Amino acid sequence: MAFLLASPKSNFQNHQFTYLIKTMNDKNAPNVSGVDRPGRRTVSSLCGMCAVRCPIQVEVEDGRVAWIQGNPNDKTMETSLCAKGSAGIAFEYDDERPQYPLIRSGPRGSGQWRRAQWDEALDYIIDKLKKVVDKYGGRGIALSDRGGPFTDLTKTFIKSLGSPNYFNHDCTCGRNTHHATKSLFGLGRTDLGMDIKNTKHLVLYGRNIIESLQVKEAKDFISALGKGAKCTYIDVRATLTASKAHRFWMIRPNTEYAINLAWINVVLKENLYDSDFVAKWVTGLDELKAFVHDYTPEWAEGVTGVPAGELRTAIREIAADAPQVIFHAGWMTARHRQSFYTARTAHILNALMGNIEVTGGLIISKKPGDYSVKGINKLEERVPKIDAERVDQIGTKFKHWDKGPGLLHLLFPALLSGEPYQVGAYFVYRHDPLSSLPDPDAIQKALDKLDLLVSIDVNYSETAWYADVILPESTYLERGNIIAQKGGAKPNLQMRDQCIAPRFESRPAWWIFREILRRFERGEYLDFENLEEIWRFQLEGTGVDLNELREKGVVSLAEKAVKRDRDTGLGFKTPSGKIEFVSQSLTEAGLPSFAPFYEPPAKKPGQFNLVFGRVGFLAHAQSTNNPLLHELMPENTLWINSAVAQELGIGDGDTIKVSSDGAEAVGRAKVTDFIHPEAVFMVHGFGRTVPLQTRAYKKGMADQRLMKGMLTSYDPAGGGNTLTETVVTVTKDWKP
Ligand SMILES: Nc1nc2c(c(=O)[nH]1)N[C@H]1C(S)=C(S)[C@@H](COP(=O)(O)OP(=O)(O)OC[C@H]3O[C@@H](n4cnc5c(=O)[nH]c(N)nc54)[C@H](O)[C@@H]3O)O[C@H]1N2
Ligand SMILES: Nc1nc2c(c(=O)[nH]1)N[C@H]1C(S)=C(S)[C@@H](COP(=O)(O)OP(=O)(O)OC[C@H]3O[C@@H](n4cnc5c(=O)[nH]c(N)nc54)[C@H](O)[C@@H]3O)O[C@H]1N2
Ligand code: SF4
Ligand SMILES: [Mo]
Repeated sequence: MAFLLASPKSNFQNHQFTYLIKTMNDKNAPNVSGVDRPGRRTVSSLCGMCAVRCPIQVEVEDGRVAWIQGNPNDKTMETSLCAKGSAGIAFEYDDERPQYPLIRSGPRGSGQWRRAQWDEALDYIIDKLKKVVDKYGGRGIALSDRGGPFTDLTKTFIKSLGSPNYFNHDCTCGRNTHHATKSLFGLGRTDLGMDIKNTKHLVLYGRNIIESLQVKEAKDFISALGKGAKCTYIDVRATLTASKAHRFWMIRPNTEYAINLAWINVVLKENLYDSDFVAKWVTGLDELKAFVHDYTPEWAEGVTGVPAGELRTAIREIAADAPQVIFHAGWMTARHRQSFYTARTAHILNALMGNIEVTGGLIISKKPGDYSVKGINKLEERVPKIDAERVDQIGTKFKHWDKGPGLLHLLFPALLSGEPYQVGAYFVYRHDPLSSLPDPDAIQKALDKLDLLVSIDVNYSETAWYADVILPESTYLERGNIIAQKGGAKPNLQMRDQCIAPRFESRPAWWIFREILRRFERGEYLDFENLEEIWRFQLEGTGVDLNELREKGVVSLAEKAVKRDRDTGLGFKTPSGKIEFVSQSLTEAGLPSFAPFYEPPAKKPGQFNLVFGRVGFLAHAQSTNNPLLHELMPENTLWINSAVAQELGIGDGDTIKVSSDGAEAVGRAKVTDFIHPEAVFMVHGFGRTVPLQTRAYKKGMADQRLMKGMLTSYDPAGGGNTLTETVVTVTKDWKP
């Protein structure tokens, strides 16, 4: 059966959303035992509506999901859930998602597909994969996913195929902060947790903590404010978080690094730092002093627009509350060529004030070993080590970056040039690079070099639509995952358990990867008959009971949280064992430990930095087609400063055209005082191009399409893409 998707309305009325749809259980689906039994039951699991994966409890009635709430076995979570999590039921009972494997029957991206049985789709993949490996070897395969606690499976899969090329999404997310944290502490971004609940002052640089949220963190933040904590919030626009902060600065785009430099200058000049802590744990203080000497608050005022007096008052006030203070080094911070040094200086401020391993400050994440208990067994360790060079050359050419998930944006130039070698097959799992990396046109040109592109998704993502094969994964409510182990003050194990049988012919990831490996004659690395066998392998020797974990959903590996000794045992993983203001690894890579401020180039009138972000009820590009969430925000708008809009003749609600280097988007203006005159803003995730997503199809503007040329533009020290350096022109789109 071949079909061409021309008009979404005429061809796909049968894809209308309805709760009354009859479930079509697939008899061959590998279900967790007991999942089909009738009656009412409660399943402890993990939400899948965004990548935070909060603990949830799901009420199932006669095989249907009746209710979802937070899992009260997790004390902070209680029964809370965000709007996206609650819309999980709408997602589950929506038919506008892939229901069976699809094999492309026309040119890439044409929307011509034929329905396939699983056997046929897997055999098709194996046939292509064998040809790729014959031509380029095992290293000619790549995989990218969405990171997180289940990646032991994807890493096992790609390694079993003989490839070092595991990637995740992080080049457009937390990589700059991650690398900055490594350069100072030798620890990764998430190895330094934040005790937000007990903090006295939280400094946020565009970290929109109650809209770009994790339920537990948002609750901790609100609870801290309730106890009198203060918040300084720095952004180019007023977000909901700005409305909760007691101090808000609307700064010029891409300049917050200047604030940190000025603050460090004041802290050092006025001795506002913890000299005992610094003497014990820090190297490079003198070099830092010399470097920040001229970066005064008066200088920073000229760059950021924040008055020097306010900068001084703020840092004195913050220092008075130290060490119960957190400078949030960012998840993303902004995304420009100085993001790495912004994150680095935020952490330098944390180190100067001694906010490390203290209540209300940063807490070093503990591993099971810190509590003398055994963590879960890793599947990946069953696979022999791969010695081949990564295609992004991290670990060889780029030694200062973490090999782990590499930098995905470097894959695309390598596809085009064949340097350092050719990759011919690319698996994209729970990831949508054509939405989440800049300049999809440039990415598509690179993807055209592939012999095989496979997308494993629960939605028709932009990337799935461009793939050769779409393999539908069962939704997070229809499948179990491998057990997740999470670090933190107390490490714990978390269970995503299957709640209901799959409604369509989808399969869980562990099954998909195992089947490909079996057919590729590498089955020995994932030779489990069912998911329960994997769980038992993971838990062996940990002393954790599988039934207890399934019942509770979350089991802590430690009784009581302990802190490391701040005098003797902080255990930083740098070469010196200290917090390296002057970093040995950066020096070896030829990068400065302290980088001079780079003044963002001036823009012409009518030009703006395009910045982007989230709203609390949407997750990236994956929920704009959700039947309920779509109602809350059918399309995005372009935030533009009132005074500037007036000069351009643009009124609130007017149709505008946003253009950048040949790319254009048409939408509506939101004229507001709450954004800096040099920036315009839009919520990410709109402007979808897949006709099968009838609600989101062609609604609103896609920020990533306007980011022309940004695929190859990245922070040279941190590696992350410089998305907020995109400059766009805005004009009123006159309609006669
Ligand atoms: N222009 C621009 N670019 C951005 C951002 C931005 O705001 N603007 N944000 C950046 C950030 S911070 C991030 S983290 C990335 C996120 O980038 P992505 O990870 O690509 O984004 P998501 O939309 O979260 O999810 C990707 C895909 O996973 C699929 N998916 C969801 N759940 C499941 C599941 O259970 N199984 C499977 N197999 N698939 C599933 C979704 O349907 C979606 O197609 O984007 C980054 N890039
Ligand atoms: N509801 C919801 N919550 C989420 C997600 C989601 O998709 N939806 N995704 C999760 C993920 S993957 C991530 S990474 C986090 C991201 O969490 P945040 O980092 O808080 O992410 P954003 O919403 O992208 O917020 C970016 C903010 O930075 C501001 N900004 C832009 N340019 C500049 C600048 O130059 N300087 C400063 N100081 N600010 C600037 C923007 O105006 C915007 O308000 O959110 C997580 N939580
Ligand atoms: S933040 Fe919301 S959508 Fe994301 S995992 Fe938690 S409850 Fe689900
Ligand atoms: Mo992210």
